[in-house]
Amino acid sequence: MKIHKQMNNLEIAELLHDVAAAYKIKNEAKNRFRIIAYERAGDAVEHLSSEAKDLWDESEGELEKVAGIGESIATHLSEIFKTGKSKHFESIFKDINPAVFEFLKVPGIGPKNAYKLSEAFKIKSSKNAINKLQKLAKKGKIRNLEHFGEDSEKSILQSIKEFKNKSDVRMLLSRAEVIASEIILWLKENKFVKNADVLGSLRRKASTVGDIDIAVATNEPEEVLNHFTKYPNKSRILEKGPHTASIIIPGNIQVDLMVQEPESYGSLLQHFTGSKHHNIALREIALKKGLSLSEYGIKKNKKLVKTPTEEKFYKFLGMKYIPPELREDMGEIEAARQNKLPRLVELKDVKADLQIHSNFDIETSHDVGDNSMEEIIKKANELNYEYLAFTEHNPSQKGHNGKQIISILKRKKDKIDQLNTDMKSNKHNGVKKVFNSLEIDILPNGDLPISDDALGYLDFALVSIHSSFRLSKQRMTDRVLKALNHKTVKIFAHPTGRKLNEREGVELNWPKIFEFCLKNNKLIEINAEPSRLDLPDFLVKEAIDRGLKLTLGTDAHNVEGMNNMRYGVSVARRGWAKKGDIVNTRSLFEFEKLLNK
Ligand code: DGT
Ligand code: CA
Ligand code: CA
Ligand code: ZN
Repeated sequence: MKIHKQMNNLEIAELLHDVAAAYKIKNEAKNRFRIIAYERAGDAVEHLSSEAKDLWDESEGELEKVAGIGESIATHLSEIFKTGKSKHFESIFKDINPAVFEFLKVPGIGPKNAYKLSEAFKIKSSKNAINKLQKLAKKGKIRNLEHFGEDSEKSILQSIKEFKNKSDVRMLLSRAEVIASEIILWLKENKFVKNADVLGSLRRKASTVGDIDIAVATNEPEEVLNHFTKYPNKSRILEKGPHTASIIIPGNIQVDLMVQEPESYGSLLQHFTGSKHHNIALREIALKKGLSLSEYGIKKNKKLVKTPTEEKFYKFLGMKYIPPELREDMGEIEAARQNKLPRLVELKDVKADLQIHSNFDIETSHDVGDNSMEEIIKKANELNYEYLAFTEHNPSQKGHNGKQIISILKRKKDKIDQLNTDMKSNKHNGVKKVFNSLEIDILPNGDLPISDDALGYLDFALVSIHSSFRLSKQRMTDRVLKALNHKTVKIFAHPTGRKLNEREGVELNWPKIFEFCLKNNKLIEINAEPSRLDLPDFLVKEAIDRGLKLTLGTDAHNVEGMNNMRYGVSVARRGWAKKGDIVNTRSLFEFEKLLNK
């Protein structure tokens, strides 16, 4: 465990749990109350809604006010934030090998066993510790240790295997889609495959995907499973049974295949699309009706009712078909029973892309796009758009005074006016208008790097956070509201600033942001870039429930990037968005009316 000044909540929580474990190893009976205190504090920090460090920045006393953190733990944390060190914790960890804390990450290995294993095998460093332990277990070395037997060796091996599967980073939805579609193409080469579809989180279009699940309808399961395990791009076969098989493909990605006869295909799709919580809730309803559910069908009075389609499956349970994106147990089942499911927005409803970066030289300090405005308009025509917005990053503040910035923006406005004039005379164009916009940094204090005069050259502006991601919730909220307050600023772009697998989003008081936007006709973006997908789906739902309108933008830096709109649409659908909730499904005329409100 590395102790340092900028520890985030997850790191602190882990540290506090490690301290509790160290006390257990040393003398569990004597340290009983300390152990409880550290475990409680660890849980408390893990679930804090602001960073502990930010609280402490505001005032040293804030930490102690958190329920679960007592005075003495607050003092130790305070020392860490001040000096990057903790004498007290260091002395507790002194005679315990770092490998012990690595073992503790595996669920099922407790502190005392972790300690014994590290001592017995002389595994000291945390580096590779789990791999080393796994090898020893495979060689049957653990069963010979005192207090361990064959059973515990087996269960340790199983735990390590599960831990490794879970801790692998999850794939981006876009990557999983590419992999799955290649496998489905391969499956369809087999003549016994009647249907093949994705399942699981991939079918629900979750922003990240753990493993890939695929369903096949066939009357020849064995033929199909054999064909699947011969997939040319596999690393190895994990397992193969009568109805399922799993393979591993490069990148340590697991692909599960489930097959079923066509008469029961609806049940198979439904069962393995999940989510788990959706299925649990369905099962309860079924139980009340005296029915039981499985991937084979619905059991009624010991008779199996087969459902070839999901529509029939849901109908049998007395409800409307539920789109996979909604199957997260967020109220969709009740809505389906009352026939109140929303009609979700679709890709074909989208009439514009509202975040695109062209290669127009705006002298920004951020990244510039690869394609010209003309190339982008051509692509937008192919996508059947009616309008779009050019949203290059603002000119850099460094090296430009206010006058120079204005002259850059004037140059861009002239260019766009010219494009709009040309477009009027081109009847073949689907795109009728391009908007002159910018993606403007929100500076740490909420100011914008360009003046209100400069903003005057734009049709409307996006604002977004590109630096100082770790302010407290309050300061971050004030910062964003200040930026949104300019008349020309219409859209809050990639609002959380998250980068999937890389960076958590910022802390914001969402109800306050949403209320402000609602009152002041501001819009919030769903950024369709696959590593962002930001606003996240659950916040989309909250925003929509309050009546807020959203925009979709790909944040494309080249014409290929404009194809990512469908991922944004998936997020919108997972957030229960209807066509009317997304402003760029409106015609140009309606969109301009809304801008001028
Ligand atoms: P993932 O892979 O972590 O992104 O998430 P999912 O939702 O794809 O989960 P996965 O692959 O474990 O299972 C696929 C779906 O199958 C899951 O959403 C619920 C459903 N399911 C039905 N029976 C079971 C079961 O016995 N175990 C699990 N894990 N899932 C089941
Ligand atoms: Ca899965
Ligand atoms: Ca799976
Ligand atoms: Zn940006």
